Amino acid sequence: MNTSFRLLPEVASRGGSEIDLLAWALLAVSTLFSVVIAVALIVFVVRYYHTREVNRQSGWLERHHLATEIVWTIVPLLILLIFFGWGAEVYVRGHQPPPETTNIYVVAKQWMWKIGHEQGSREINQLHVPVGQPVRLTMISEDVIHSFYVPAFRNKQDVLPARYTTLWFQPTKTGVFHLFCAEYCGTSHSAMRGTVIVQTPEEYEQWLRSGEELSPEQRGRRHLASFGCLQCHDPLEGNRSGPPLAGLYGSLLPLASGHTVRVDASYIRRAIVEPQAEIHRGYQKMMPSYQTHLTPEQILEITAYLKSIADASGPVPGPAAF
Ligand code: HEC
Ligand SMILES: [Cu+2]
Repeated sequence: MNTSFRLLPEVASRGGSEIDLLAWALLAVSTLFSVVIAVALIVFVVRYYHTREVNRQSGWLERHHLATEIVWTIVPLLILLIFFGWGAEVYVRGHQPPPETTNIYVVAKQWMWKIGHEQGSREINQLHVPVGQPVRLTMISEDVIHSFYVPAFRNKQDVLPARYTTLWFQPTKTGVFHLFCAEYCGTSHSAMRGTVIVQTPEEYEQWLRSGEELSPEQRGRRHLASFGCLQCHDPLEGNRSGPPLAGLYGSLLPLASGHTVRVDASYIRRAIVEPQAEIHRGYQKMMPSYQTHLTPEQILEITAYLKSIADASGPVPGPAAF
């Protein structure tokens, strides 16, 4: 067992040490100024103690000293601007995932993390990921706001109800790391913990195979059948009262309001829970809301299916196959 004392958990993700450097630099500058101010405070308290014989009338305090004022305005401004630029650079770069990622779905609820892999495996309070490969999480909450936090990866992202948020990281070390909920979310918030298990790609593949069930895509295809979506939506053709769903994902959709939208996961989610909000031009306002019928996981699975039939050239495996 490793019992050596560490101020921070070891960095286990690409870019993690840049964030440490920034945090240490901020701490150093803040400490420097705190010390200077504290020392000045003590010096003045002692020097101007009420029983001391000192000249309290001297006039130099009242005079403006332009050079001093310029210096103590410009110097802190420059320091802050440096941190602003540096922080913004690290933030923006850190929030752009590479194009090819391992995609994993995360649903948070009081008080657990439910995780779904594209290949079908599901787990609770555990997240298996491969080392050295970028991983992208698409996250949503079933109830209140949670926050996905893996200190060793130096990143944290709020997980919101009714809206997707994403987070990506690239683990650099195999091992087991803490996962915390970092947003107070009720009585057992402190128990909303898990582990991130970083494995070699071979171990990860093996783990995925051992837990193989239906993939989210396949489950999504099933939901279309079991929730009656197919009464109105033929996946391929627009020969029913609802528009066809193949080729929908990623397309530009004309709305009755005159606007067009690019269909992404968030749009599909809105179309399912709040179908009246935006209407496909040329169709009737008749789709019921499924807000109370479908869980966030089921909506993610339907989205995964719609994504898989985004490129609708060639035969599409229809939901009827189940
Ligand atoms: C009563 C018929 C009906 C049922 C049942 C129905 N829909 Fe719809 N759906 C529509 C109609 C009509 C539209 C187009 C008008 C609009 O935008 O609301 C639509 C639009 C959509 C859209 C937006 C895409 C687009 O082209 O407008 C999605 C996504 C969608 N439905 C998914 C589903 C899913 C998933 C289910 C089942 C859980 C479902 N629908 C059940 C009638 C229906
Ligand atoms: Cu929480």
